[in-house]
Amino acid sequence: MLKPEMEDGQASLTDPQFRADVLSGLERRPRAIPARWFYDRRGSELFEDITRLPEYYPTRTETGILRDIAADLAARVPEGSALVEFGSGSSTKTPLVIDAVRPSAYVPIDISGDFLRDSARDLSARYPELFVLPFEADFTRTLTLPRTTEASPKLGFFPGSTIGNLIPLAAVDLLRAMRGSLGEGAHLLIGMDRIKDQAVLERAYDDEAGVTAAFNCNLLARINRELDGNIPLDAFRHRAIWNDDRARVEMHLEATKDAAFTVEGRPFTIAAGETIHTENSHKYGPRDARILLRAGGWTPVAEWTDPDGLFAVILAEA
Ligand code: AVI
Repeated sequence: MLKPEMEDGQASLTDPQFRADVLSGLERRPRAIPARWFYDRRGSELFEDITRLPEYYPTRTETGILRDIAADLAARVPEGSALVEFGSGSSTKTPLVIDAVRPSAYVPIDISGDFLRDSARDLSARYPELFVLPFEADFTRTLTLPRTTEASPKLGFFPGSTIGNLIPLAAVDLLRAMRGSLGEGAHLLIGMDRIKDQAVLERAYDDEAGVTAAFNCNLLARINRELDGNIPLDAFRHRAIWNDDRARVEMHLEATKDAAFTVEGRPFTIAAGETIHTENSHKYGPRDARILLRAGGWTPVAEWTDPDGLFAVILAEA
């Protein structure tokens, strides 16, 4: 069924996987909906806002590290490498790597053609000489990269601690898929957030201005809009909790009162105090990070961090 898209006036189809994940996620106990569904247009804007929050240290810390390591990186990565970015490129981080290693080509890979086209257009405008080859694909699978890059060594780039949004089992699978896609002799440059003081971690995911709360709650608004739901938004609040056993910050939507609602005609109830688990953000100590990479088929060869040890950027070899 074609549904009117309220935000931009364009018709769009609701992703059947979104429907399946929401309905099964609300039925199961504990309730959980995958974090990938945060990123509709509003969610993506809110995430951009999060990256600029004073409490959210990962983005500026990783950017600072990448800026500092340019010369070192250039010395370690083979000349003429093709830069392969997993996920649409960020406006600030990708140029730092391009400026450092001067790649022969840039291959941004994303499942969303929209994000991909935007980032490819921006990068082409900024680097008119660079061969930009956007690749619309699901990078959790092993991919055959564009043939034009066949002869070049590959440098994979996976910044932002996005690996932390996967449970370790899935993170290992993803690292293996990346190794398969990039091939023998490739390098991977990956950002991983470190374990640190619980209060610092929880504040990063529950900021004073309430932007992360809005990001989390936007998922309910999206469900109401795209899946014909009537979830009472005022019956939920944002929670960010450090789970020490699993070394991760968890985001939940907690019911503040008993509530009953329907999604696509299916009835659901939730009691005050119960939650819908919406995101995991795993943090890795130095050894944990290296073990994870090795389990994924990569050998760490260099590691950089900020002076406070908040965040790490690791270079690994296939
Ligand atoms: C995209 N990802 C790495 C972010 C994180 O830190 O886990 C998503 C995020 N969720 C809340 N704040 C930021």
